[in-house]
Amino acid sequence: MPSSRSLILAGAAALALPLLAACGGDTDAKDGAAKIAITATDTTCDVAKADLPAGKATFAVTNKGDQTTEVYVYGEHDGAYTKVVGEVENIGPSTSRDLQVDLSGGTYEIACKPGQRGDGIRSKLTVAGGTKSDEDKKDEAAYDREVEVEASDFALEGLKGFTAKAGEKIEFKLENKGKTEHELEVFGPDGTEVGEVAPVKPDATGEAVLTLAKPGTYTFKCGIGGHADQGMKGTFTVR
Ligand SMILES: [Cu+2]
Repeated sequence: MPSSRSLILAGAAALALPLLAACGGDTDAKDGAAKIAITATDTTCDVAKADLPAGKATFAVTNKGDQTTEVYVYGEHDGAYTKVVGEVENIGPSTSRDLQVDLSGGTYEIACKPGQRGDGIRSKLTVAGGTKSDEDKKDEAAYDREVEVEASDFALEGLKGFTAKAGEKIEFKLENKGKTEHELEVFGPDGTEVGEVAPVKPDATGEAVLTLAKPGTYTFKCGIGGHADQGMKGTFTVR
C-alpha cells in the first residue's frame, strides 16, 4: 500500500511541475504558499503532497467522481486520527472547493469521503516544524471529534456504545436515510437540552457541535411528531 501510494504521488508531482512552471505561480495563495491539489473520485483520493511545512495550507479539492464528496483533515486524538482540524463539505461532481487549514508540526490524515459518509479514503500527511500559538490552537479545536448518526423511519443509529469525556466538544452529524424529516435533540444528565441538530430532510445531512460539559447519562431523541415513541431515542454516557 505505501509503495503504490508513493508511485501515485511521484506521478502527480511529475505532472504538476511543468504545469506550475507554465503558469508562473498562478496557483500561489496569498501567504505565498502554493495550493495543494487533492483529486477525489468515488474510489480514490490523491493528495499532491505528503509533506508540508507548518503554517497555513490551502488544499484545492477537485471532485472527479459521480458522488458528492467531502474532505477532512484529521489530527491525532488519543492515538487515533479523529480530531477534525478542517473540513470542506458538499463538493459536487465536477466541482472544486478549497480547504484552508493551519497546521502545526506533527502527523495528520486526509480523508476524502465519497457520498459524504464513513471514515473515508485516507492518506498520511506529515507537517514539519513549529507549534502554534494558543490562539491558533483554540481556533483549530472547533471540535474534538465527530460522531455519525443515521436516522431512518424510525430509528437513530450510531450512538450505541458511544461515550465521551466530560468537556469534549463533539460534532454530531445526522444523516437522514428516511423518507421523512428527522432531528437529533441531546439532553444532559439533569434533563436540560444541550443542543440539537435541526430537522434534516430525507437524503440530507445536518450537524451541530455540542459541548458535553457534565458527566452522566445523556439522552437523545428525534423531537418530531411521535418519532421518539416509535423508537428514535436512546442514551449515552459521558465520564
Ligand atoms: Cu424523526
